[in-house]
Amino acid sequence: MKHITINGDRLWQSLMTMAKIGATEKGGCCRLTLTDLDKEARDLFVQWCEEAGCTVTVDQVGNIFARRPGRHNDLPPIMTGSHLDTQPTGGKFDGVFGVLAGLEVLRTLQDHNVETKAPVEVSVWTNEEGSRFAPAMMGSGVVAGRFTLEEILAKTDIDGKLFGEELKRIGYAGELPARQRPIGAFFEAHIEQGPYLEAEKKTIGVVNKGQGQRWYDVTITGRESHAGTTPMPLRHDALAAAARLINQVERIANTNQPHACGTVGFLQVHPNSRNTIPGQVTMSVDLRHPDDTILSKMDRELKVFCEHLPAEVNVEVKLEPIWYYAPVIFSEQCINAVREGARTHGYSHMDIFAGAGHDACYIADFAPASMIFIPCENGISHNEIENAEAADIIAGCNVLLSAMLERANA
Ligand code: HGY
Ligand code: MN
Ligand code: MN
Repeated sequence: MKHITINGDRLWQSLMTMAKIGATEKGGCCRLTLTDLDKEARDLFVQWCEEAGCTVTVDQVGNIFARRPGRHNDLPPIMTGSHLDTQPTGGKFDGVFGVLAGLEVLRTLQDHNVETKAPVEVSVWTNEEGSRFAPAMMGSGVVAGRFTLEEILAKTDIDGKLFGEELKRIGYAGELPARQRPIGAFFEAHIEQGPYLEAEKKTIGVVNKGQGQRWYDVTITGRESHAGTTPMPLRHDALAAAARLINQVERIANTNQPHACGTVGFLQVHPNSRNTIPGQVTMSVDLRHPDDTILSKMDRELKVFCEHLPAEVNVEVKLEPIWYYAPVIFSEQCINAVREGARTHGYSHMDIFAGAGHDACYIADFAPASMIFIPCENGISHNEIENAEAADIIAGCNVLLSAMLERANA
């Protein structure tokens, strides 16, 4: 079949229209999961999919599936998709590119009256970001069986709002059982969110692996007291202890190079008053590495440090592991379909591993999966200035179309 290509203007327009939902002053998007803005984005996606002739279903954890029938609808679908929720300082492309590239594939198949052998589906996965409700990748995690539906529905955000209540409130507590089902192949198109494709001047990242992650909640308890009358040796300063822990997280990452990452992104101080010694700090720790043995070593180094910290700073430290998944190896068959797609269109490409978590990492538990990366400007993401070139957006979507057609007609 002549290589059909997607309609780049239409895809770009859809991205810019979607970007208006939760648009921020600095040109990014703040569309936290299960908020009214998330609902608005979901409703728009569903409307677009129905206009493209798809039937749409929603599962018990709010994942959305838009289905385009093929010749043999008893075959497992060839699926693509990503997420519509963003970080608080999110951009226009993280997650959304993968969702709307999938929609563009559907629209292109319609335009050309292409009938695939297997059905094709585009999916939106709930709470990929894990910002408002931790951990991340909840929608795909429940379907994969990494989390139970009950534990996820019971999660609360910083204001004590329940995940399950918020899901109902926005009208996306669906009927479809949120559990594994046969998927012929899953492809997720995504911006790289790192600097390597741009540095190597490559258009397409053929993603062969997703690095592993470990997330922790830490509570450090000292004792509030007066900033002016409490001698230094008598203090129980929770924030001074947290500062040491933050330095240690950085040290653990820097001493496990290459590739190790260590981040403290969330921190709350109580009572947060300039002339009271902080009595309590709650904070997050995020450790990552593409090699599980090293990720375990980093975990041990963190635990040992937290065991010794109380003696040094006279506080209590509670380190609570809340999430872990090992590095994910993607499917050769899907990796080859992506590489073939890049070659067919003559796009420069290179193998790369995913530094961020993605829903494809959990779908890979039960279906052949891989990802397609495109560069983003200066590798910046989770930032309102996140940017991608239209030419790369089009290239990524053309490769997605080719890879899906290859699998859908295999
Ligand atoms: O944290 C991550 O890797 C993803 O952006 N949720
Ligand atoms: Mn993402
Ligand atoms: Mn993200």
